[in-house]
Amino acid sequence: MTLIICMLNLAGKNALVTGIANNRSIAWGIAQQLHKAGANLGITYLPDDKGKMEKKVAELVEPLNPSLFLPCNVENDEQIQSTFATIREKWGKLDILVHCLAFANKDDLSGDFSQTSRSGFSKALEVSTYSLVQLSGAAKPLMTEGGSIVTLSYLGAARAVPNYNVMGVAKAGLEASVRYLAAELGPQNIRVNGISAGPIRTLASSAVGGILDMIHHVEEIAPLRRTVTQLEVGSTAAFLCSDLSSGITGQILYVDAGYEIMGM
Ligand code: 0WE
Repeated sequence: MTLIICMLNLAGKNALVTGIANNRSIAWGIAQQLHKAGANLGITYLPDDKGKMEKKVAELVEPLNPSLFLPCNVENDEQIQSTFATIREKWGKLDILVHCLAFANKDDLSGDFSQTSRSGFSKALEVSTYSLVQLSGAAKPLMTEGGSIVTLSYLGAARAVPNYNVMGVAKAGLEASVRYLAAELGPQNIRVNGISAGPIRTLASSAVGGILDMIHHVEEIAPLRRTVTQLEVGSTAAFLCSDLSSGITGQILYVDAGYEIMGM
């Protein structure tokens, strides 16, 4: 018998996962993989006035036995404070923060980028970019034994992808924030990385006109001739959260079936 020592072992690690909306969410793929690796999970959801989201997400994540399940709208400072106060009280320390949050007004995800309104621009950057900075700042004092922060980006941060518009600017700011946070938090052994995922059908992307055509384009061009799944992004996230990636920080890792390397 060979003893297999697996460094992708998250037993004893406390992981907060944000951004699960339904069973197509990339955050759901990540939560499943972190659970499989043995992490203790805290899940946040975006509360609505009817409590529909709370019920839906609670049912979905139940098999992962989360020890915390908390409302957290990043536009609400009190909810962020209370989320991290609960983590301090119930867990004492945090090891892993997974940031899977983005929003832009639908009108700002088509047409002329130059017509983006001041308020639409602010909204997209507040929810999609500033939220990483804010959650990382709140997580920092709780990551007393080091930690790993992972966020989600998209190729539109680095290239002009048709219609991605203001979200591309938000993701460019997000990727720069990964580097600044990695530089600040590295001395505390907190690593910060991003995953640039290829297009996947999710609640957010399905609301975008032409997403299926984009997916078919990727299936023709990408070296692997397919798109990626939520679980593939999830296993990369589990790697970035584990000691297997102890030397990696400040990076954006493309999980896109190779699409990004192609020139034609
Ligand atoms: O980052 C994303 C999704 C971002 C997103 C999507 C929506 C749709 C519904 C943010 N906010 C909203 N707001 C809504 O009201 N992706 C990487 C998926 C995506 O979104 C696109 C894409 C791709 C790919 C938008 C335009 C073009 C391509």
